Amino acid sequence: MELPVIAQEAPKAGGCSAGSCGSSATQMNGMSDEIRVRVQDHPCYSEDAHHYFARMHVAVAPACNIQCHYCNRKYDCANESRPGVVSELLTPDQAVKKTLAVAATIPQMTVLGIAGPGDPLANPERTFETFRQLAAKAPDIKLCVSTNGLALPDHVEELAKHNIDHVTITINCVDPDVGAKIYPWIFWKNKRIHGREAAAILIERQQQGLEMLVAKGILVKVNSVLIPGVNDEHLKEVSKIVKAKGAFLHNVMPLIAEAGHGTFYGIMGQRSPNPAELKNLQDACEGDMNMMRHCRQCRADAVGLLGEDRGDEFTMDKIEAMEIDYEAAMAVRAELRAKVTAELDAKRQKAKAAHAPAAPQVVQFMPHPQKLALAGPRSGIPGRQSPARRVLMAVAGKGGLVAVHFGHAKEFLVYEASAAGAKFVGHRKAEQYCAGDETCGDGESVLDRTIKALDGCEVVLCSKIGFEPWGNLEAAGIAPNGEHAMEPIEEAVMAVWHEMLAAGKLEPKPSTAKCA
Ligand code: CLF
Ligand code: SF4
Repeated sequence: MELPVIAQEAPKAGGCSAGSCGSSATQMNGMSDEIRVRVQDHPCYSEDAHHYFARMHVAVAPACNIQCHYCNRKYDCANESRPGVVSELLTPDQAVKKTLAVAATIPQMTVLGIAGPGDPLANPERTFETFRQLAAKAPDIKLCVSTNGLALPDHVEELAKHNIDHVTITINCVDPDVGAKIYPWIFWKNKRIHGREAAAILIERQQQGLEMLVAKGILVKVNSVLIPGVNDEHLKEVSKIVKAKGAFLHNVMPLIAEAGHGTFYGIMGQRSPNPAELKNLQDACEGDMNMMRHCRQCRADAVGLLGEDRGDEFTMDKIEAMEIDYEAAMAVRAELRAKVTAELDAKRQKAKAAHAPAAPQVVQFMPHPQKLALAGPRSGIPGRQSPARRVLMAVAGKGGLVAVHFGHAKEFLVYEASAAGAKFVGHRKAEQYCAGDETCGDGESVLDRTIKALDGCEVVLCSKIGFEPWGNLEAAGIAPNGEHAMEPIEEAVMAVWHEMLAAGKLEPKPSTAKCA
């Protein structure tokens, strides 16, 4: 699985064992056209793309060649999204059939990843047979793989041969003493090796694999699982090193550890990081490289947009009953891809214009230019003093718009608004508060949990919100806002920030955002 980041995208804290990347419109402006074309329809490598394009994983790789303290591949809960977890193990033939069925049904599915439930490269025959068939039968689908890296140097040539352009390596450490606390053993050259020696071999192979992939021009994302007290400070060094070696993106994901999952860390009571700790570390690493902040730590059989899982629609028994005309589907897919790519291009050009030296930065996502006037002397316009502080806002969004009813949100996207613009910084999971539009029934404890999940956010934007949650949010110091329904998220966030600025609510104050 995407080792805790990648291999099984399972306790690897994520399909990609952990998960990691995303370049926004602004970041993409700094890329060459060649790289931009390679990432603009990959939902993990481009933050913008993840609102429009979907990925799927096929669980063809059951075995693993190492053990991570955050992984237990036996655990399977259909409601749980985390790496390593699958409902149905597939043969390569079944995986190909499933991929064609999903691609024909969900035209925005652009990427097929193999991320577990074990390590794809510890199962090379099954993994490469799947890639071989798909490269021939579905040439419009990007192929992606996530690995713990132990076997990677042995397979770089074959990855390149199959035109696999995106590889994730889960790298949790570059120091064997740290690694010994994460990996109890590895299976290497027909022997089980334990402790520091095992970690040293794994680290050496990961670094070698990274260098080989970069030398081949393959885009490498590094996933790291943030384990408080074990590798938290150390991940800053990991980030510097992998960037220096040419990794494209770093995805720091939170450890998922619960006793019920049966993992070593879960049973031992190792805690997971809170949102503030995760954001602080991502911010600290960001100076060194592009950070992915929209990872959803997918299951190794996830299907759909990041954050949603449509796996239940594509079980093998349902697929067997489907009629698939892939030729016709390809035409629809090409049309959709062209349309979305044009939209993203326009968005990128807009961001570029907003960042041109002569243009005021605050205009970047501002829908209403007249609000600049309202903003007054602290508007953040270059040349003026701007003490206005940053504000975290949670958004119930879909497809890049403020489009979800507060009570129906399963997750909130968190943006940091400042004079520099709206920056996506993460997401918070939530439970649906309302069963329907009319009755919220026994929703109180769910509401309490949602409000707790929004810790540190000062505003929540949604398409609609009921009277009761409105009052509870206000009592918790979070301002509900339903006035920007169906507006593009960044524009809505900046409009609210400017309203706060004009109302004198953005004076600097010590230690503002609780979630960093
Ligand atoms: Fe899958 Fe990973 Fe490829 Fe994406 S996931 S193999 S790069 S197609 Fe993406 Fe999922 Fe995070 Fe992985 S959101 S866990 S980073
Ligand atoms: Fe992935 Fe193997 Fe680690 Fe599990 S033990 S997270 S399958 S690398």
